[in-house]
Amino acid sequence: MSDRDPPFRPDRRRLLTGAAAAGGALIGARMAMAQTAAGTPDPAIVNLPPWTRYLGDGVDARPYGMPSQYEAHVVRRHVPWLTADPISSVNFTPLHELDGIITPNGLCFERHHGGIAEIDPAQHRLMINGLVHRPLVFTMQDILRFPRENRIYFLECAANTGMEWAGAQLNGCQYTHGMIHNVMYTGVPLRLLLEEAGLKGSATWILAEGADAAAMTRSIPIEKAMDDCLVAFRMNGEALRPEQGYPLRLVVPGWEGNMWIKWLRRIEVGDQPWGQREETSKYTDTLADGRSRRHTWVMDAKSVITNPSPQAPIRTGPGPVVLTGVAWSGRGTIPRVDVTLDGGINWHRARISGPSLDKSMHRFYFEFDWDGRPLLLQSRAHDSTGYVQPTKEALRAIRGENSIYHNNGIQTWAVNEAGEAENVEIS
Ligand SMILES: Nc1nc2c(c(=O)[nH]1)N[C@H]1C(S)=C(S)[C@@H](COP(=O)(O)O)O[C@H]1N2
Ligand SMILES: [Mo]
Repeated sequence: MSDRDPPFRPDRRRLLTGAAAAGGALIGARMAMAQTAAGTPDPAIVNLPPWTRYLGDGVDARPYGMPSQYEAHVVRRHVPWLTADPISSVNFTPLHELDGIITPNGLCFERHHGGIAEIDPAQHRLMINGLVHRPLVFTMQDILRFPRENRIYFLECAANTGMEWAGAQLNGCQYTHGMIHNVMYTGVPLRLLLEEAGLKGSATWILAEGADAAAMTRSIPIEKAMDDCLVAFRMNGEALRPEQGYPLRLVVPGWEGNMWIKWLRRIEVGDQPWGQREETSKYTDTLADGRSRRHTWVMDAKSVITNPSPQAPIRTGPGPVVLTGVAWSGRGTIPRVDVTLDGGINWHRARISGPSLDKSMHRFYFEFDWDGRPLLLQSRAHDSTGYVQPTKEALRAIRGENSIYHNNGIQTWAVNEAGEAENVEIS
């Protein structure tokens, strides 16, 4: 659903015209004539549009295809006042402009601490050192000779929704929830590379390091490294984009995005966590009493309604509305999403459509007839462990208000009579 969709009133005549246009040129022509006889003709039906009067571009005019010019508003966006400089900053996935479960590569949010490294793959190396029997250095060609796997995972920054801890702040799901993307990765299981190097008995942790100017580093327990981590080189079939870590990135399924080291150049094997910046002063959660939780790696179940939402109001007036949104959990799948239109008085079961995969985004829908009165929209995800997404109130009762990270509380959008939506908090 885009904000360029034509206004659509589901009265009988427009519905028939739409169906006829989709059904075939002959019937379409007859419908248009019938409409002309009845009253105002629809110029989009009776006039020959310009694009039927000249030949279009041939093949190869666009060797790497781009979206239609009419989709130019569908872009990643950042919030200038959030960070001092775009080099160490974040932008946000336009969730309200997407459907299904896959995030197109060009719309995956970006989070860099030292800008985008532009790496020549022929010059790139991945080193494994530390507590291994054979320290190794892999070229990209070496990586491509290991068995590879294809898996779809969400990546969520632990700071996603972090600006909302103190109350409703940013007006749009792109900004409140857009530090997430969901991509099919092709990569080599990290386990295979570690086995090639041969872990020593004392190996209990790895340190993953990036080749960007920030040289980001994170400690990861060996159990996770040997379980489902991938050293990925493709996203949605094509090579990783430079923004996402070309030519190699670590995929750490279900765990906070910060651990998914981009431009991966080194893995050190050790016997204790390193206590790097990103796991001490950052990515720890300070509680009300001043103590901090650390090693809070897993992203808990969360959901958000993407349409309607502040950037995607109801523009069609009362009548049929397709409510949709996304849900995910770092602990498994999402068997159920509930939706309320009245701030939690009545809950309805949403319909999940599309693949339900482990640690991947799920798409839900709830179709309803809007009577034109104000709405308080919320969604609530249940994951396959039985965990239910908490209210923000319940979350604050446990976590206090000093946190930045891991805010998975239920989001509310207030919709007014005009169909405009606003970020509010009611529970
Ligand atoms: N080398 C390196 N890896 C990195 C980062 C970085 O700045 N440098 N940022 C991390 C953070 S905080 C997040 S949330 C994710 C963002 O991944 P994305 O840019 O593909 O959305 O990458 C992580 N990996
Ligand atoms: Mo992050």
